Amino acid sequence: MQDRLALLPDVLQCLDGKTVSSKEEWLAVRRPEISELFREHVFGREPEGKPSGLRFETVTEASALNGAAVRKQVVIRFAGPNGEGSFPLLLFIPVQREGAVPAFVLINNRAQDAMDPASPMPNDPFFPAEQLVSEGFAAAVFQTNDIDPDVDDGFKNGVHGILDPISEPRPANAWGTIAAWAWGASRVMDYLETEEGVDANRVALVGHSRGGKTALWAGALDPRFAMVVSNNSGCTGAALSRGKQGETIRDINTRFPHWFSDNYKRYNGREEELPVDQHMLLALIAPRLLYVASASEDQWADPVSEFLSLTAAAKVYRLFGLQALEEQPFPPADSPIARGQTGYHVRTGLHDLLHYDWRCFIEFAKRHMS
Ligand code: GTR
Repeated sequence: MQDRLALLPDVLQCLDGKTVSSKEEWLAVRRPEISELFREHVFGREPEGKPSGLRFETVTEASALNGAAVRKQVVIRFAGPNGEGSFPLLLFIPVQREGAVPAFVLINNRAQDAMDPASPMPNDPFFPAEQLVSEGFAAAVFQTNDIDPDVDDGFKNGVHGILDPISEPRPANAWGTIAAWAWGASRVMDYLETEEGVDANRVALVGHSRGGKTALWAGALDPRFAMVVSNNSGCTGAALSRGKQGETIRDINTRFPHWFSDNYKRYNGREEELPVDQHMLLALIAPRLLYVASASEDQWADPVSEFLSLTAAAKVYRLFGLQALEEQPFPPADSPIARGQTGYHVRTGLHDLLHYDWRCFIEFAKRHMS
């Protein structure tokens, strides 16, 4: 494990060779530098700031979960140079509450039914609205495909089609589909800031697998998310790329060429030439709460590489005078561990998002955000 950590780019060492030694220097110099490296070489450059014409429309508002929640269907609308776009958000707000409550937002890359208020599955393990509401959290969900289709379509559809300049050839650092979904997560946060039932300062963003990669990039770019959870996010998510088992950069770029910038393809089989590794993505979440989860049989994602990456981000938490999980032996299955701002578990079983995972996220959030 030691050897692998020694091969990583130093999260604190700037491109000019200087090492940052205070949170002020981190925030002023190294943090922006690392975000730029991820933009340029990995995820691509997203449009900055709020889009024009941003507005929210509540389409339905009804009692749900046997009276325990109010269920709202909201449409988030925006405009760009090539027209207008919109996507739906589904939100459950506990009825029993004093003031605004903390919330979990799920980036839903599966379970389309979870979005359908006509046939809600309140206890679906992928989006267990009932479990979240009974623990005092609001539960929100949006669908990745509603933001940008998960296909290699030449970036003609979804938010790319609406926001990208059409005249010029696509630059090699143009944003990919994961960056588009992350952009959607920030628009959801724009809405939550206007929602009186939700405390926008206590919002956790959760994603599984490709959704987990998205949660990390969204959380890195948007400091309004107080907590970020990546579940089984693997390659170009939480897992270190250098020395990774299972899926490699070449594998992911070959099977999902639309997820990242074209520049990222230069690193197929050349992980060691990347100016970043994934512990630096996790470090961008500091000083906020960060929870990484793996599954024991998900060797394609590589739990050990996900855990090592999380411990390698601890240096940055330390700059803020905060505690985080430090280098230590890989924990046994089904034994969540946490220290200060970060938490981790490896669940027995396959690549999936299950009630057990949510229970761990909820417990961690309750300790810090209730
Ligand atoms: C896998 C892919 C992973 C992960 C996952 C998913 O096949 O190789 O990187 O994103 O799919 O999103 O389900």
